[in-house]
Amino acid sequence: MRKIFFCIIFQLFLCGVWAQETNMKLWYNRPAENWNEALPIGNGRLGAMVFGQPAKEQIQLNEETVWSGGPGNNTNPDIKEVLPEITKLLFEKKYEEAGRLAYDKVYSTDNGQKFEPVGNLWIDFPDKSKVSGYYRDLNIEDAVSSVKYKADGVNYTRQFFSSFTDNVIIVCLTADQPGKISFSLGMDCQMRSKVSVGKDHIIDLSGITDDQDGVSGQVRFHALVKPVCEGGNISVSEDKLTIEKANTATIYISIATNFKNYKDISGDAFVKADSILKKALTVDYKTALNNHSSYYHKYFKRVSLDLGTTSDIQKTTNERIAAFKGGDDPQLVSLYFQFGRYLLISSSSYPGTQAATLQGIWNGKISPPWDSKYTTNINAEMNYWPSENTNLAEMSKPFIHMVEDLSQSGRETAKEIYGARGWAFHHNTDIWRISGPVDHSFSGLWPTGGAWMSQQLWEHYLYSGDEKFLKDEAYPVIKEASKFFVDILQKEPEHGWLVVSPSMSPEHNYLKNATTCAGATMDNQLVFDLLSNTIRTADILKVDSSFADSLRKIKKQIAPMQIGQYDQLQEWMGDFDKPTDHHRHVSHLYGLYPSNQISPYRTPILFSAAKQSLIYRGDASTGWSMGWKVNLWARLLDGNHAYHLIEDQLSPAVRPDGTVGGGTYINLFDAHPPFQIDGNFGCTAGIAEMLLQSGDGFIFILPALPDRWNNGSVKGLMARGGFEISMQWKDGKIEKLTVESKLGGNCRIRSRTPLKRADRTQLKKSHGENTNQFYQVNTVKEPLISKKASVKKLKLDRTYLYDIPTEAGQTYYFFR
Ligand code: FUC
Repeated sequence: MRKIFFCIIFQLFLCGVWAQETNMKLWYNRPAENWNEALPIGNGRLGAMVFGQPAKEQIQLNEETVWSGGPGNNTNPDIKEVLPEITKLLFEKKYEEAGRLAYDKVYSTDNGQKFEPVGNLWIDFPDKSKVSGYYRDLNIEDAVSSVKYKADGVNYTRQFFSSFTDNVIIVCLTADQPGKISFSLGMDCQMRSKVSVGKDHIIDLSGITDDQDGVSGQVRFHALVKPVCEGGNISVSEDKLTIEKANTATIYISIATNFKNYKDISGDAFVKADSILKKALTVDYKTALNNHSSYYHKYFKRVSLDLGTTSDIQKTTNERIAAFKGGDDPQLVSLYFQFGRYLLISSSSYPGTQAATLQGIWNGKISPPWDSKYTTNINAEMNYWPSENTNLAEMSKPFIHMVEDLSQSGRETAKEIYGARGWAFHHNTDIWRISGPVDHSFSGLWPTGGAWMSQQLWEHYLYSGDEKFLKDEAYPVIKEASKFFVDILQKEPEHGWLVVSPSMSPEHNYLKNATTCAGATMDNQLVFDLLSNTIRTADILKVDSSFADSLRKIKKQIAPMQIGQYDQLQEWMGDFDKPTDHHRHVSHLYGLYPSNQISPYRTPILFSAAKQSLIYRGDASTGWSMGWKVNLWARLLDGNHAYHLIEDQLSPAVRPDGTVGGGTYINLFDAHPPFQIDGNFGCTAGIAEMLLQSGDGFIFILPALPDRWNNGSVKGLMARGGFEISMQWKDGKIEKLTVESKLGGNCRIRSRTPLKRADRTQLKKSHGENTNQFYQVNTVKEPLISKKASVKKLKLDRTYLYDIPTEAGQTYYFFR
C-alpha cells in the first residue's frame, strides 16, 4: 500500500501538479463549453483542443497534412486571352465594364482545398459525481495544459501536451488515491473512416480525406491511441477500450498521413504513425515531459516582457478579458503577447512542418471558414510578422518553404495565364500549393501575391545576415518573382507609369461594381520592394549585374504613391478614396507597415497622408484588421492610439447578448469571427513594434510607448541587423538598454532620452539621417503635391541618434 501511495505521489509530481507557479497561464474555474473555450496545444505538426469536461473529456485532434483533395494546380489557361482586353478597358477608364468582363471570365474550377480535423478522442469517466474545486489551465511557459478537480473525495488531475521531442500527444491521468482511474476511450471522425482496436490495446482510427471542387480526397491517415496504465485492468469492447481501477494512465496519440510533399503522397500513414508511437513508448513520462518543455523553453524563453502586474492577475482569464477595456491589467497584454509566441512555436515549429494556416493547426470544423487554408493578400503574411522581431526566426522556415514550393508551382501559372517568365501567385493557396486565381475576380484576380510572400525571405536575411540562406534560398525565389513582374508590368497611358494590370487593392472596390483595376498603390509598393530587394541581393552576392541594372531602370518607372483630394494616401491610381470608407483592408498602408517606404523622417508628406488615411478608415474592425492597425499606429509613433486598438482586440468576442463580434474568445484566440489566428499574430507583432522598431535604418527604442505602460522591461527582442535588445524603462524613459550584437557592424540607435554608455566609449552622436551600415531602407520619392496642410501639423518629438560600432558576439550597455 505504501508503495502504491508513493507511486501516486511520484506520478503527481511528474504530472507537474506542483509545478512552479508562473504568471504565464490562461486559467479557468469551469470546463470549456464550446470549441472557442477549449485550450490549444501543438508541436507544429499535431494540434489538439482540450475541453476539460470532468465526466467526458474531449480532445479534438489535428494533424497538419490532413487536407481534402490531392496534388495538382488550378491554373486555368483560358484566363490568358481575356487579360489584355480587361487592361485595355481599364486604361480607357471603362472600369465597370472591365470588372464585369473579369467577373465573367476569370475563374478556376478548384478554389482550393480545406484543412480537415482528424477527429476526437473521448475519455469517458464512469464517475459522474458532483465535482468541486474545478481548475484548468494552459501553462504557456512550459507548453502544458492541465485540469484538476475533486469528486467523491478524490483529487483528480489531467495533463496534456503535444510533444516537440517525441512527436506524439501525451495525456496523463492521475488521482490522489489508488485504483481510482477508470474510463473508456473512443474516437470519432467526420470523414470516411473506421475505428478498430488491436490485440495490443491500440485504437486505430484510419481514414481518407474529403473530395472538394472536383478533386478527390487522397490523404490517408492513421491516428493510433495507446493507453499505458499503472495497475488496473484493460479490456476491449468493439471499437473502445475500457480501463478500470488503474492508479495512473498515460495515453499516447500518434497521427500520420501518406503526405510527403505537395507533389508526393506515396507515404505509408500506418507505418509512420506506428513507428513514431513505438519510439515514444520507450520514453518514460518524466523524461518525455522534461524533453518537451526543455525544447520549447529554448525558443519561448528568449523573450520576456513585463508591463506591470495588478491584482487582476488573481482573476480567471475570462474575467480578465471582460474587465480589460477601461480596467488596469497590463499583465494581460504581456500574457497575450507571449500567447502569440506560444501559438507560433506550437503551430509552425521548425524543422519540417507546414506553415500556420488561417487557424494555425487548430480546426474542429469539417468545412472551416475559408477552408482554413492560406489567404495571402494579408493573412498568411501576418502570421509571420512576429517571427523575426520576437526572436522566433526558426518558426518562419515553414512559411519560407511554402514560398519556395510556390516559386515552383507558380511557374506554370506565370506561363499559362500571363505568358511570362518567373512564377505567378494570387491571393490563396493550400497544401497543394495552387497558384492560380481562386474564387471570383473580386478577390482572386490579384497577381501580386508572390511579391508579398517573397518579402519574408528578405526580412529573414535582414535579421540573420545569413548570406548562405540569401544565396541558396532567397535569391532564386525573389529573382524569379521579379522576372514575372518584369514581363507583366505595363505602361499606363495617362502618366506613362509602369503598373500591374489587371489587379486590385485586395478585396476592395473603388466604384460600386469595380474592384479590378490597374496600378493599385499596394501593388506598386510591393513590386517596388521586390525589385529593390532583388537588386540589393544581386549586389551583395555580386551576381547578375546587368539584370540588376535592368531592374533599376524599371523601378524608376513604377507608379509612385500619390496624395488625394482629402490629403489621404491614395489607395488607387485614380483619386477614388472616400473619407467615409471603413473597409477592413488597409492595403495601401503596406508602405507604412510592414514595409518601410513611408517614414516620418524620410518622407514626412507621405507619412502625414498615410496617417490621414488611417484616421478615415477608423478603428472599428475585427481580427487581423485590428492587429494591422496596432502596427500601423505604432509606426505612426502614437502609442496611445495603438493601445486603444489593443483594448478593442482584447475585448470579449462573445457579447453579453450572445452575439459574436471581433475581439478575443476566452481562450485568447482572436475572433474575426469566428476564430482566425492572424489577429493573434498581428497584435503580438504590434506590441513588439510599439517597444522597438528597426524598419527605418535605425533602431528606435520605445518609439510608441503608451501612457499605460510607463514602467516596464523587455528582454530579447530582435532588430534588423542582428541586434538583440533588452531594456528597462521608468516614467516612460529608458533606464537601461542592452544591445547584443550577433553580426557586428554599426548599430544606429534612436532614443527619446539621451543615452550614456557604461564606459563612455564608442557612443557617437550622429546628425545625419543615413541608414545603418547593415540595413538600408528602400527610398521612395515624396509625391509632388501642392497641399501640405496636414504635414504642417506633423510634430515629431525630439530624439537622439547614436552610432555604435559593434563587434559580433559583444554586448553593449547604456544608461539614461
Ligand atoms: C481575407 C479577408 C477576410 C478573411 C479572409 C480569410 O480575404 O478579407 O476578412 O480574413 O481573408
